[in-house]
Amino acid sequence: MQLSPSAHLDSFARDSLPPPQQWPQLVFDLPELAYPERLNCAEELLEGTMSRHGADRPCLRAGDGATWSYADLRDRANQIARVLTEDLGLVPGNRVLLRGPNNPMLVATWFAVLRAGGVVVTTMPLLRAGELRTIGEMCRPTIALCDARFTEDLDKAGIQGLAVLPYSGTEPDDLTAQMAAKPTDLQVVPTAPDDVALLAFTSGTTGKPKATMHFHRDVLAIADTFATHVLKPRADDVFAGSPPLAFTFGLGGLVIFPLRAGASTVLLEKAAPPDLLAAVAAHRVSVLFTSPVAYRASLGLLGELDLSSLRRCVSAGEALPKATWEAFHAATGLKIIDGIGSTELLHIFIGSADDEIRPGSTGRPVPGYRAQIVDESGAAVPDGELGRLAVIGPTGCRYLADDRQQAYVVNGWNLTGDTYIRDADGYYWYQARSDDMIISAGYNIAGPEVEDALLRHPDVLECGVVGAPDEQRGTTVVKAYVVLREGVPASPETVTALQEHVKAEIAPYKYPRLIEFRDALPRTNTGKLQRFRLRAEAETGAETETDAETDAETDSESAG
Ligand code: 3UK
Repeated sequence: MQLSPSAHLDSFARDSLPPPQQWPQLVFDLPELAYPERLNCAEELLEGTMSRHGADRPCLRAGDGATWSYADLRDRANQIARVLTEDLGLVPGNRVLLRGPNNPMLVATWFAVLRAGGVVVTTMPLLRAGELRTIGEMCRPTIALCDARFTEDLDKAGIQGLAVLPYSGTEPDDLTAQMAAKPTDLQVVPTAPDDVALLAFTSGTTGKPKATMHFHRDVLAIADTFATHVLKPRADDVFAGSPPLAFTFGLGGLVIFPLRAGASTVLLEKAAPPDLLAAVAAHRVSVLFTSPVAYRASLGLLGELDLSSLRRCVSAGEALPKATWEAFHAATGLKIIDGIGSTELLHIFIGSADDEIRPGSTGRPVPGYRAQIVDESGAAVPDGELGRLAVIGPTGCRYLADDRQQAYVVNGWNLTGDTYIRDADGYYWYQARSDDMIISAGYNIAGPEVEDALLRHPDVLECGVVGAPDEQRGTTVVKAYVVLREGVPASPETVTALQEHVKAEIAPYKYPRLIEFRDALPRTNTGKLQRFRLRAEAETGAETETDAETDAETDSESAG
């Protein structure tokens, strides 16, 4: 594998790539994936798009109504890039940590870092000092640009050699004040297509986080595959969504895809379902990116809202239950595009739109990607049989200096950790995370299938299904944790009603023998259900601490 000459003076990123023999196979099957020898994705997404669509089009829309044109974003990114290089000493290849809620300034800092040849490390505003410290140790940033409301945990993290510059604050040395004094022109650093552009952390549910490394060409490749061929955005589209830009689902859906298409994007600091739907109505949003749980929650909120501007809805992060797809379709007439993506592959690699959708299935591989279902030895299994999902495409897994590379990439294929079935028509049907398959009395039971059945009951708001040890029988039984609709009693009668309902929906041996009611379910900061916590609770019979509680304790310890 031959890499192009790097434009980085600080070679940390290239030096931290996995050894060549551990890389996934990369395929560039589509003509649009033949990128030039010098490529800066932040130039392509601004100057490139402006040359095709014009510079004065609306680009970023803040929740409060402020609108930035493409030219405004370019100018502000250039001013910030000048602060980075002229005042903070950034040299190409340095990592810059970004921290703040989704808003135009966060996007401007993202572009500034890339235009100056830096490597972006966007972090979730929810992360606390300990988590930020780990990220700092792993990717050794020299500069952090941080929303002035979120500096406390970053300061507390005490990352060595890090200069923290706040933005959107009131101090005289704030970035917002400093950038105003800078000219708006800039020599964009002519990076190599395979220079590292960003480090993205996996939302992994356990253990030390993993940093995935993505090139300038990867940023464009996700738009030139999933967006161009499945989403098919138009220049007059208005995008919006809930995922934070630190989650690559949000970065692609809310920045890369709209800007590659000349469209505009609404950036919301708060994007819980009520805020999100209000923004859809207020900004006439046409393309929406959010999670399966949010689509389900929005069903109860549609009421008076005018959502007639929506033409495309994308769901990812977790499986979209068929029940949710159907209920949303019945309520709105819209066909949600379910897509499976991962931080390792940067964005969605299986997903279908419009009449190609088969509700309950993730769809077919996105043009540019190839998938297969394999057994433990890596050999393809026949259609209709359970196996592990394996994928290759123009993007692929490269962990920063991490042995777990060899678990994700086997024989050149990316193994996502998901159990799937492919049908004879080439559609992929998600079963469960491979670790989450429940084996009960010799049967393979996929938790999400039981969840889908439960979600068809009108009293169920959310649920999570795991295997629980049954000591008396010496086996594992199916256990459901259920959040009930308001006003429904958590009674033995409700338990029986839900069990009977599941038995009528799917093969009766899959029904949850145990049901426990909860006010909420444990989720990661990207909104994924933490089944491992439910499993631990099912084993010990005790509720585990949520992340927030764990953090609060750590904080009070360090304060005391
Ligand atoms: C699961 C899904 C079923 C699956 C992501 C879109 O979720 C993203 O990245 P993560 O690294 O997690 C990857 C894992 O999440 N998953 C995601 N989407 C689906 N399972 N159906 C789906 N539609 O286990 C996968 O291996 O957090 C999603 C775009 C960018 C992303 N980073």
